[in-house]
Amino acid sequence: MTVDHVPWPPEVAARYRAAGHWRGQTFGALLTSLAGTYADRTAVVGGDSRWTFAELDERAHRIAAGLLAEGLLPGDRVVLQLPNIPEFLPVVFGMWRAGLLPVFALPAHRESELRHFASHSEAAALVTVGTHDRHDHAATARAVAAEVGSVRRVLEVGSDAFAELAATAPRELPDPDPEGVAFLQLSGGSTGLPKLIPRTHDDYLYSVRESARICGLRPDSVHLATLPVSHNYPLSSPGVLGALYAGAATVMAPRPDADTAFRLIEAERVTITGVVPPLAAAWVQAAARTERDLSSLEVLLVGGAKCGRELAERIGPALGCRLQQVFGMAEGLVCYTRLDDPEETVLGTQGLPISPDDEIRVVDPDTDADVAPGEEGALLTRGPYTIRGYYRAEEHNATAFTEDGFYRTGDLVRRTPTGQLEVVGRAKEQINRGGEKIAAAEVENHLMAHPDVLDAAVVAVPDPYLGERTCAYVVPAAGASPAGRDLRAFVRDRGVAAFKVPDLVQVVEDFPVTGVGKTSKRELRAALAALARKE
Ligand code: J2J
Repeated sequence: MTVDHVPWPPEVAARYRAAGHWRGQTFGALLTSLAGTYADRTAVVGGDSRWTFAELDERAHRIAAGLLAEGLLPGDRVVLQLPNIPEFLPVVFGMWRAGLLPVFALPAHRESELRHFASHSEAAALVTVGTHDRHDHAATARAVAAEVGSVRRVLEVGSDAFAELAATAPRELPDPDPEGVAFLQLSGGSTGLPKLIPRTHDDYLYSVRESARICGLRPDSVHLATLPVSHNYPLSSPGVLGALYAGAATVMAPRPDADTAFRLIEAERVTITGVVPPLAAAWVQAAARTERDLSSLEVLLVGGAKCGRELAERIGPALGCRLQQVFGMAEGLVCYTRLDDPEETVLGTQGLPISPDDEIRVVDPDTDADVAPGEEGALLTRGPYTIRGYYRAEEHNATAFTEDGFYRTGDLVRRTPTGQLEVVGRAKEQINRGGEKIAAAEVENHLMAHPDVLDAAVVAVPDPYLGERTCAYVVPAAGASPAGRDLRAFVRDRGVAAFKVPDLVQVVEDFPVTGVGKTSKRELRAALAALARKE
């Protein structure tokens, strides 16, 4: 049996409804109501487009009708791979109105990831663009469609055919179940291929509403979508959806570099945006020599990876705005420092959970026993917007969640006496490359597909700019002597996101771990990571 969605226990769900967290509203219904309230205000800006809430609503209605006219059916999964373009919003809301479930691929994903998303979700369609950032996404999507039997359509936003679809006459459609799955997000992953995360209208909207409030969004805020918007962070923390919810405009940044972002901040009087730590560091440096007027910027969110103390201290003075730390995950839990927190909290912690009903446990990773207050331990969480299970992953769910439904985040944290979390490390087999997550096992599997490779172990090595980079230790097959360069090219050519290609490859006769005997991959990775840190 495959389980699509592990529901919250009925009595817990009833509690979340009674508390007003879950309000029975779908994203489609939300947009209808926003279009009523903010009709002529700007909702989204990008390229040559500048659409009001009413225009966005109208486009989403037409696209919903058009997608159904293409033969897609409510409940169908659709792998969506769009960059930061304004069309992202009407397409996603169109899917929500039609009851279709977007699977949010990143622009960086390539054939191997897209094939996995499409086949695992049995997607009926892929929606993408043509050539973007020198990659022909439509060609990749067509190649995936040819391999995955369930895919009936490839739709290319920006093509004439899509323009025709988007001109379909709108029609009344039944509102989907607000407690049903609205879309599938991607996990950072720690085992093999990324897991799919089923999020409901009710649970996600709760996190979006509260994020908008906690980040101080107002109708006259201007939000810059700096990071790729299909990622959970720029989508919802507070992201494009938080901005929309507040009646604020979102400006789509085609690229996250300081030149592009500063130009848009000046031109659109941007008040808030979110970045990852390496980007914050680059912006801090660039701010010292920019002639752009950044004075509109009020809040810079930094998260996705740990924001070190030195960087945290430099952000406010360099960019003339407030820092807000955010620690979140596509599975649910999101923590923010609050805008009125004392300086020390903002600089030194990753903040408080969104909800009073977010349950937090800090435990001994081996025994699951609670550690003493203030001690370091593994973070477990459950709550009104944290999933109870991955999509069709029964076996993995048995270990990724406790029996009583806590999600094992794989993060090592400490809790301050006032409840803030401080992320101090990680217990999962994942590399956090400047906010981009890489599952060690996924890259190892690619390496081991090479005939000259007997075994591989991928670990994080410290990096001054990205925080971490990947190092692949490779044991060659008998008589073979593969070159690191060739192995990197091999992984890239298998069609994976560029950020997963190992930064360093060390070809070794045997794993340089002595005295450990026959080790598990987990122990081996730990030993190699320790070795890499010393080198
Ligand atoms: C240390 N580690 C962090 C932080 C995330 C908001 C913000 C980020 C994400 C995200 C998100 C961290 N300090 N400030 O979805 O809504 C690491 C942790 C965490 C993992 C989740 C959001 N912020 N992390 O990054 O699903 O290890 O979500 O478990 O990509 O990123 O990764 P992801």
